[in-house]
Amino acid sequence: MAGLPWQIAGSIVMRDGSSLITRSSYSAGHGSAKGFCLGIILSLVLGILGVSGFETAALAASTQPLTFGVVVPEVALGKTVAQVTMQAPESVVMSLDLRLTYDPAAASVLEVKLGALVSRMSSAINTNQAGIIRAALAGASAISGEGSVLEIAVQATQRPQIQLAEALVNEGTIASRIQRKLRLAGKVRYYARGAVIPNVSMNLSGSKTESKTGGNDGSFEFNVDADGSYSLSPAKTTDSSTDNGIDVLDIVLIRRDIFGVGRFDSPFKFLAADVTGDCDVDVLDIVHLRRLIFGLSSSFPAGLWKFVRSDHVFSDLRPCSVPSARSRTGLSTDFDGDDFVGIKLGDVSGDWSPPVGPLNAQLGPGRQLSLMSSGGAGPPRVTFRMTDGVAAPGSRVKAPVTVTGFKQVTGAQFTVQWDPAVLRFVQISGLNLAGLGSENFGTALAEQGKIAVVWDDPRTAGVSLPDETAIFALEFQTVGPAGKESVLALADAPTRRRVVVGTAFGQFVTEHGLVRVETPEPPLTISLLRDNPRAENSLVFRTGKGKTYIVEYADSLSEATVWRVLGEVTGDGSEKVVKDPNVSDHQRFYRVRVR
Ligand SMILES: [Ca+2]
Ligand SMILES: [Ca+2]
Repeated sequence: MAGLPWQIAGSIVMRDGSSLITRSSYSAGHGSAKGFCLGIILSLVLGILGVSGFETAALAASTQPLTFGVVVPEVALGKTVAQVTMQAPESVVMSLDLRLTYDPAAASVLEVKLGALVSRMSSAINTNQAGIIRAALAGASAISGEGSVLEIAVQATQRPQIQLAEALVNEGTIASRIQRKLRLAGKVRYYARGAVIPNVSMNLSGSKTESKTGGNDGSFEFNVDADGSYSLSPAKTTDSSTDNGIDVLDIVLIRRDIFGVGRFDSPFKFLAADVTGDCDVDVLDIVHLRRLIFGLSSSFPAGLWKFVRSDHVFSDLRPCSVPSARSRTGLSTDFDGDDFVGIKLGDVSGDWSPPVGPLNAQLGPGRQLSLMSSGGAGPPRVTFRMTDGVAAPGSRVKAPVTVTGFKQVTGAQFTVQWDPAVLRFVQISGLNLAGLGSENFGTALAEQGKIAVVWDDPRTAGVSLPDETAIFALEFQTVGPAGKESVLALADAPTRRRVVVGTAFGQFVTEHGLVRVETPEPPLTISLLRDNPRAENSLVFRTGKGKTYIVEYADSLSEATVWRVLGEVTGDGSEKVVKDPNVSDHQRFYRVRVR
């Protein structure tokens, strides 16, 4: 039959009754009888596009089935776009006839558009019948590849249950397979207080490999093929701030566990405390916590987060390994509930603060909650005060830190800040608190005017001190000229202000200090000059700027001495003379008061 011209007329009637084409003609060059039959049917589709020429060889070479699927994103109420996808390994697809069903009570169809893979095909789309979408696509040349075939925008009130019921390729002459797509979803929550953890990296492996960042509400979702095998595992390496949830209270709780006076009552606390990841909680974990609080590191040897599958049943309060992945095989239905529990390493107290979003708003910041929970009278107040000082240019000045209300304090942390253009840090002196040593000071930023302090009571019982006790002093050398000053501030960067009384936060009350650089006044020396012929005394003295000098006299000294004012001068840095005229020969006493 090769080489014979064929003339064909006919029509294809769609299943919904609409007519696609009416007439076509073409010349078939060669091919088997079977090839011709295919050629006849396909030519009808091509005919409406005005295409001549046809490769039957491409049809004969189709050995792998085509796969179709429907991807429906997680439905937030409102507009959502579902996608029909196609996987065509070979260039054989010239026409597609798709029938989809959906739940008309859950959604209405807004628009159906062609996907990128078939954007050059012509189409007839029918959505007139509620619950059914029909699409007939035809192209001028065979296409292949993997991608989107239809984009279906729906207005949904609940999950629309869009399913691909039928997919005919080249009028059913090429085998196709509809791959049912399923939804694998879950949530990541914090181990304490039920807060959600946003932006966790979720990794899918198995029949499909994909990584996604979870939503702000802690949720995640993957579209996967039915009957596949999958493993899900979360990961996170950063936080809104590195020390979020990590402070000296956690050190105090770890110290209590090490000492056996307050053993961890939850496996999550143990997992949080073991920041080195060696399945032991010891002083090395404390050293790493301190480094992070000082701002010297931004992670722990074991990372910053740990995740456990939410359905894990712990058999041990001090687990060495926990399952952090969830696996599913032969998945046959949507699965929403692959949840995980996250732990910020170091946060033994469980007061990590999630960023405030709709789901976390009612929880509020973690710190406030833990402050409020410590009794109706409010947490005990502990005052930390930097003392004021005055120093000459280039001289040393000692700035003690004094405490008031220091009762049963088990831990404290804060940063002292100053202006490095005025003061240069020399050393720490006068250590006067149990366990306070050089390892409790973070001096890496001293050149920038910052020293951090993280102290906890090594005996865990709590330390009480009399009010106004100086716990240590910072020694500086003044580098700024006279007239300059620097605030000695108790601040939060790199280390936040926290005080722990017993096993809860106390209220850290701050009193800043000030160091002024001043050229010291020369001592006041007074010369008394006698002018005998005039019977006049003169008092001569050098004045300081802005000071007031009151010169007084008395003729006898006793307990009842009454000093009388002779004169008052305002100082300007120069020498001043105050005269006492008409003085008789008997003795007279003078004094100068400086104001
Ligand atoms: Ca450890
Ligand atoms: Ca904490």
